Amino acid sequence: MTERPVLPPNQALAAPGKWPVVGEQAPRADDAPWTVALDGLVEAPQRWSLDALRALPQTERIIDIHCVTRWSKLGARFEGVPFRLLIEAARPRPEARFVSFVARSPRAHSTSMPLADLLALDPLVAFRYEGEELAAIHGGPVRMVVPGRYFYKSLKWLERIELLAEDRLGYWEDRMGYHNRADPWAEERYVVRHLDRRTVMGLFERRDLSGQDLLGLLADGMGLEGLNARGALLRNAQFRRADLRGADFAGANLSNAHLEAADLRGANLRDADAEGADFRGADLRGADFTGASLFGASFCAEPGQPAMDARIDPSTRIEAAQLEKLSPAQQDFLRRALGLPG
Ligand SMILES: Nc1nc2c(c(=O)[nH]1)N[C@H]1C(S)=C(S)[C@@H](COP(=O)(O)O)O[C@H]1N2
Ligand SMILES: [Mo]
Repeated sequence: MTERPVLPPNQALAAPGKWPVVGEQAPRADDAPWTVALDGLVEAPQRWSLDALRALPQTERIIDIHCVTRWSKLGARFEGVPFRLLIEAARPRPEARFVSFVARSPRAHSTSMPLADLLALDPLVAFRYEGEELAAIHGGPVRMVVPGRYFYKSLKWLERIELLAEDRLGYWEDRMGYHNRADPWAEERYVVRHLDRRTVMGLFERRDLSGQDLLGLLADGMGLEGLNARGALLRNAQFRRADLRGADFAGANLSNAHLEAADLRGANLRDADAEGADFRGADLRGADFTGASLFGASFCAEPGQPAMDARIDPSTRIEAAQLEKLSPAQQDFLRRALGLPG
């Protein structure tokens, strides 16, 4: 049996007694009393004043902090209300699968996680750190502290907890290329594994991936309307449910990419290599596949699989000759959807 190392891969200890500040520096200036709401897909929506929240049963917990920028701080002592007690009070509906945390901050900063992961990790709605009230710069009067995830999943200045059926990516995850799972032990830092933070953030801020080698990119659910990915190497990329309206993938390598349920309306896929790519459930109206290579690509379920048809109509541009590379079920589906003779 091998013992787990103390630090996750490629992390280093912060200087003793030091706690770096990352992200926003202060909550939103607002005269209204601070409340924390828990709503969305729950039977009993809640809204606590800070006093009411503090009056709930509190516990102390020792938590290791791992920042995605590679510093860690072990054994930090927090006090607060277990997140699970708030969830129990609100009684989630069965369809509630994701939780969005929103901050009382200038940009209404947010982050999200699956509800099941949160319940398993047992985070704290924290008021105190090492026996003192949390400093405002570190999220006081109240922040999330989620163990077992990079620290960007721990929202400062908690104001709203919303339960959702589908994930709503947070600020860093949606716009800056941060990984949506954020497990430090699996080193899930950025959606592109082999690039550094500044490079990844720059690519996503400018929505310009053109010509980049982004093998295995993880962009499920991301808002990437108008993305420029001309000529990008996107083998095995994951774009499930992503907003890719008007995206430009001309000449890109999308082989074996996952684009299930993505919104690709008006996207340009001319001359792309889309062999083995999965477009099931994607919206492909107005998308242009002229010249793209589609060997083994899927647009609908194969016989025996649950239905998951792409949205295709005569505005989708696929040439009859391209269909020959597809399985019989795919060919039948596309001929019908495109209005081509059978
Ligand atoms: N409201 C809010 N919460 C936030 C952020 C932020 O910018 N705004 N940054 C996140 C990030 S990226 C990190 S690493 C931690 C940093 O917390 P700290 O400044 O207390 O170290 O807060 C997270 N929570
Ligand atoms: Mo961070």
